[in-house]
Amino acid sequence: MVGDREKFKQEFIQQFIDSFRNLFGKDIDEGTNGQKFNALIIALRELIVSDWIRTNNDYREKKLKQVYYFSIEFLPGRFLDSYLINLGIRTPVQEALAEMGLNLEELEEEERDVALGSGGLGRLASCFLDSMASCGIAGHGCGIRYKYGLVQQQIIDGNQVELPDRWLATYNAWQFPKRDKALEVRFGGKVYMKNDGGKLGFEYRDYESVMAVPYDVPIVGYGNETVNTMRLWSAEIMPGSDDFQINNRQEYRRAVEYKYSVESLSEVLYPDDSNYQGQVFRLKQQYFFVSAGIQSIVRYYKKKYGCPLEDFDDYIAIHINDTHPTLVIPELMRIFVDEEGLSWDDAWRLVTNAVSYTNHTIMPEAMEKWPVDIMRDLLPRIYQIIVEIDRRIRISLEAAYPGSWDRINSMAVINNGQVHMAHLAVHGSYSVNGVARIHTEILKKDVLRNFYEYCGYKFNNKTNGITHRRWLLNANPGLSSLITEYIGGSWVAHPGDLANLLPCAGAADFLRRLGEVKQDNKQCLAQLIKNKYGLILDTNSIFDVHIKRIHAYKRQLLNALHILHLYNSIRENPSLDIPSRTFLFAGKAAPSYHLAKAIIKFINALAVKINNDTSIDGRIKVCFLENYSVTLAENIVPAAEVSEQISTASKEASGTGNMKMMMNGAVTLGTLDGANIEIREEAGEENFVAFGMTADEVISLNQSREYSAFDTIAADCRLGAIVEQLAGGFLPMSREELMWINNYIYQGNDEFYVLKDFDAYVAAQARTGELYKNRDKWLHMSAMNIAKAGHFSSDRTIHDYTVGIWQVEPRVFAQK
Ligand code: 26W
Repeated sequence: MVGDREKFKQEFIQQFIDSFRNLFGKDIDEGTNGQKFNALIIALRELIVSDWIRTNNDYREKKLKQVYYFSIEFLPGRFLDSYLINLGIRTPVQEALAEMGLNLEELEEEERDVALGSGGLGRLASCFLDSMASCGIAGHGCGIRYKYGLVQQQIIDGNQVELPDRWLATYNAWQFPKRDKALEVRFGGKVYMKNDGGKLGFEYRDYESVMAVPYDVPIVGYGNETVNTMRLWSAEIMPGSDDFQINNRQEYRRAVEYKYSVESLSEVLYPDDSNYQGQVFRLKQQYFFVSAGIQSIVRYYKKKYGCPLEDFDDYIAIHINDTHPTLVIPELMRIFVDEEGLSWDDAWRLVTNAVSYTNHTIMPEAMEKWPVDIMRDLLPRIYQIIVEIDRRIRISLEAAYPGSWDRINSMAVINNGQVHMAHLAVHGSYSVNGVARIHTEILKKDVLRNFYEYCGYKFNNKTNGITHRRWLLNANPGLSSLITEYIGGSWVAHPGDLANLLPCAGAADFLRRLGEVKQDNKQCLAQLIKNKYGLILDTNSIFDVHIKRIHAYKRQLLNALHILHLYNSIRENPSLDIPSRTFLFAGKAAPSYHLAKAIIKFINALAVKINNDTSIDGRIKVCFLENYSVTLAENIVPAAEVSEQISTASKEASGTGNMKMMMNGAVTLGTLDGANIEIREEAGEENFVAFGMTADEVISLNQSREYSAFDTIAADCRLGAIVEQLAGGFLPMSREELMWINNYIYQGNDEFYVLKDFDAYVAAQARTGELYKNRDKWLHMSAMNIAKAGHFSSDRTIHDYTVGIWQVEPRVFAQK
């Protein structure tokens, strides 16, 4: 064994040196760390590719059912650390590098995050890919290779400033371009019917062609020699269309414009995570990756499986991550009917047995509806198919609800000149799921109530999860080794085994060690913050963490108003007996979301005011960490003690940051919303600080409209003092900057009940402070959260999807 390890190390060193020389044409000691990092990936590719080929052969030979997870976003972050651990070679690689005088951790810092997603939806997709590979499920991602990822955020003078994310400016060696597998995607033009040997055929004219080039990224499973694929499509001009004659300026200009318009398709990720804007360009992006993905699946199925098309749904499951890829439904119909000659009914049976759909939001402003004109002009044949789907669905609806035209219209695919993507997704799939129990119930009772009555058998819940390997094993090595020391390492492959920690939650020695680990992690984060911002944190204070996209419904404003209140209270009564607190925030606002940007400014203004006020003796510190990313989260989450999950009940579909912090021993301070409810159930009510209105209360107050922000302020002198401070002059921000917040409160009548929940939140914060004072009790609560976090591993979620939706068996991997 020792000999094997030595041999591996020596071979790896050789491989690494060779890769470097090949890549850069010079010797390794002349290279930068960035170059060494890339050579390291190239050396690792060798190991990964052999498993990748073997996995693919295995799938093909055994004709395993394969899952394709279509998502317009993936948010994987960094790959290197995760792959070294999954391959089981982190330590020997670290030692091999050390022999060459290199430090693995330093090289790891060279890796740029891949941020082809903006928040929860994209991160969930990446957790699912990890879990599918690690559980031996034949499951692959299908998405877009955006040239620019999620905008980078800089905080200048307390304001968010956006910069482009040029992640491809440095070579990214995880991608394998597969130009030989490129496909054509068509837009616009006209469709003519023709006689195709006695059958109805369709001819496209005057369309614009785009070439979709796949870039494959290997997805390495944990310790099981399984490597799946994330296939990202990039838009290019069709081969040959650039050998234009540069005879005249006009022709040249047209050619350049054409090239730009094609390539711009996969240029940028839309940075809005909840606001549907209906731009043509977004629809173009959606059809681009959907058409390329579906064409490649059908081509693969016919060529490699060689089974009759009629059995397609026995071998292929297609999952759509929210409505953005809903066009898979008409695109599959187009291929089956127009190109493969199936009857409409046979094709519809295959499609509705292959496609399943997850809903991720009930926010009305996020619901996708495309104007008929746009759809018809951009995708004429797809539009015809949608019209036919709508016609047939209306016939079925009429049979079910004769004469109920309002109801039929409200459930149709096309209504009021718009194509309703969620309706198309429900009708065209066999499974519709929400992402936490309460979210699924709201879908059934409220948002999709008519559909639930019509086809209730399709509806099911799959509570989200996170990969515990990235978020505990990799991100928090201190806690991971402590857990393994006490209960062994089985939890890495079987996260439910974290429950074996339950007895430790009552053991003084374990709790002491747990406290030490948390302290170390707080120290590390404090160091990072000191280096970056020059801000010194008190590591004995409570680390209270609020990290996620900035959005009114997530209520960062509620947290900020409480901080202002706490500050006022300490100034009024300096002898107040409460623990010191460090409030940490991070998150990006959509570039056009003024209120969210004003909230960022507000938090930064609070930080300036409070952090510099020596009269409060450093008892409160506020820090907004810029440019939130997966990697930054990996640094913050292990140090969190209080996890802020304070969305207006009913609005957060699930949340996944709540799971990450629970797993790392933070206590949730949260509303009864999304997965918080299940977190509280698992951890135990006494190990969770709950507050605020319930979802039922919010929904009925929304309906009755019997709420006045003004009256709420008038009835609470703490709020009275705060709104006076918000009027201007107290904080280092202008009245104009405060305007968005004041408008939210007065004109908007506090849409998300920030002020209504203020009293309950202040009380919950006070309870949290009291609990924290009893260190043993607090550590016990922390341990209970860790022990019960196994349920929120995405391995569990993926297991639920495979059994309850996709009906696929895990692969029993072939031994070498
Ligand atoms: C059309 C604009 C748009 C873009 C993205 C609308 C909606 C979205 C996403 C569906 C928003 C999103 O990321 N939702 C989040 O999904 C997570 C994973 O299921 C949940 O944990 C979050 O609660 C939910 O907000």
